[in-house]
Amino acid sequence: MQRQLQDQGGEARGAAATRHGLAAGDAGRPERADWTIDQGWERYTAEDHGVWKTLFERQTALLPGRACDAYVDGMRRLPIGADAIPDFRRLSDVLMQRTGWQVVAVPGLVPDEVFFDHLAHRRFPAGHFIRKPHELDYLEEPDVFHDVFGHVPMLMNPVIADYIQAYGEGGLRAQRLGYLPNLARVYWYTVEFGLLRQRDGLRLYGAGIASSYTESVFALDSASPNRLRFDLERVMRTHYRIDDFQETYFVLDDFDELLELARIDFAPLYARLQAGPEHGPGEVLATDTVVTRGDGSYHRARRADATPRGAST
Ligand code: HBI
Ligand code: FE
Repeated sequence: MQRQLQDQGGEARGAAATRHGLAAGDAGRPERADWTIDQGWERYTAEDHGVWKTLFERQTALLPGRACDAYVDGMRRLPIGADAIPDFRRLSDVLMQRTGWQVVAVPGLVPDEVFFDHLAHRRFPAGHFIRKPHELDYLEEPDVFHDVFGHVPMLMNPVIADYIQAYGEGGLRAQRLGYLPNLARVYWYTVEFGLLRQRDGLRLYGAGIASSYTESVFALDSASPNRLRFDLERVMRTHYRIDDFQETYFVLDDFDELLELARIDFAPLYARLQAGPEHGPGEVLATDTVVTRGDGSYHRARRADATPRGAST
């Protein structure tokens, strides 16, 4: 799901990133039909562990007061630390005890139906590779830092654990019915980029935010993005940005709101979606409950940057 190209510039812009998994074509396809591979923990180099440590330390310094309690609590109970890339077997032992989930290694992005089937069976597919030192803020495909640091702590929460399984089951159905893009938006705006209103203030729980140095500040502190109350159908109608910070974040009051996804009858919902409008990533509707209305300054500046300045060269 994670296909961000953040902070691209400098070295990262020119350097061709190594492709993994689905993006690598036939070379990325493993032998097993479920696309799992061995993590190969022994094969990580000192440089790999060093990248993990750099990322781990700078994110860990940022997250107090930003990550929600469930994330902090999940992280505290897991064998995840600064010094080494975590071993998926040890993560799975702890997760299995608590919520019945496992972490399985995959080479990178896997086909949608393979991804959903894993989630439906409470297996979280995690990229086994780690980004290179010159790509610290450059993430085209989910690597072990995004997947383990971002996603795995939330899988320790029983409600999130059930929700992500329900998403996997819903994904298989949505694919059959032709509504996968609508359902994928729900995953994007919750599991990847969700915010939670805690008693003591707005907090992040989305893995795309939790694992991003720049977006974990932008999502909570910037005046630019909209922060709107989460509504399932509204989110299903809303496009998202894959190449930059989100223009809008959706805010939950309680994780229990997500369980709606497990209860809904998809057929009538999808029929309604077909009839109604679609919304751009930055739109605020009269029917929205606004937590904060963004001033849009960040994306306006980016668009101005991208405007051609004439053929004077
Ligand atoms: N594969 N490894 C991996 N991780 C993802 O988040 C992922 C994927 N394949 C498909 C996918 N996400 C999404 O496009 C679906 O949620 C729609
Ligand atoms: Fe992700």
